[in-house]
Amino acid sequence: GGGDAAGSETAAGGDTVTVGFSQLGAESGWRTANTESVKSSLTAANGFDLKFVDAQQKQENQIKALRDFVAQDVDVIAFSPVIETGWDEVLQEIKDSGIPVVLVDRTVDTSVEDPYATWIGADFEQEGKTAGEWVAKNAPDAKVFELQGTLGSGAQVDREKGFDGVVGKQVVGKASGNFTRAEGKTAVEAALQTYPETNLIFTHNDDMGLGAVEAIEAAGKVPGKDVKIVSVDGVRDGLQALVDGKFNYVVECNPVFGDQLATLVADVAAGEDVPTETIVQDASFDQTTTQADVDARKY
Ligand code: GYE
Repeated sequence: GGGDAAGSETAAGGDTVTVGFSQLGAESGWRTANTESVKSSLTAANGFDLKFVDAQQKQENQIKALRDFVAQDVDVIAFSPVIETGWDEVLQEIKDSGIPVVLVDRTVDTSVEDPYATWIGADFEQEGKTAGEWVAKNAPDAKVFELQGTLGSGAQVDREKGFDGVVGKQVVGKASGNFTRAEGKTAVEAALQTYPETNLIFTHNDDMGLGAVEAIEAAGKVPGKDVKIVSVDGVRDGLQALVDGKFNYVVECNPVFGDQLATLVADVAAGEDVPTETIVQDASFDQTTTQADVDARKY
């Protein structure tokens, strides 16, 4: 353990790198695509022995998985933290074990010094800012309800900061839908009662936006017209909603970075220098998106 990468030989002749990966859950299309990408890159053929554990959006499950990885003396621990805080104790334990950490996707807020070797993920604050700039330009008088992701998660905190920094004064109400379609629907059902003036929803991911579509239609309104929807992620269902005129704008968050992660994990295991952070590149989509774009989408 501790990054010495001692293990069996791979087909390619190198040492197998044992990596414990704690995924936070399977709450969204983004997460499913991310998990598939990670699993298809950290393969035995590529020199990895991947121990993958899904925490079902529960921090205590993640902490347990991380402790198990320490007990198993894996070569590298990778994890995507469900929320930012509450990791001090377990991160210190991992640090004391000497096993290097690769932080994936979401961020941590910890008092532990140098808690990880490297982080790979998207610029969530920029995503929120890009969404806010679309609203400022295309719907400057809109009354906005903000459908937040899991409260306290890096993706929620930073998307909100970026968006509110541009059009915060247009936000009439906020509630969390925990990044799932079902909870997004429930939150918007309530919001349409509490904030009937709402005519634009900024949702922190596509799945909650698709739940919002159901709630808006059930209330007898037209999504994309009576209530515009601005979203983040760009999964196929989200882009389909753009083509169907139900979403108005989608800021991409790219989940397909398994190959980049594999390279980082191998380099960290080999004790090589790695960049402190790798920012995954994002695009954005409006209603000029075509059915062909949707059909070509891989996730
Ligand atoms: O946007 C959302 C998922 O952390 C970037 O988590 C990720 C977010 C993503 O549930 O769909």
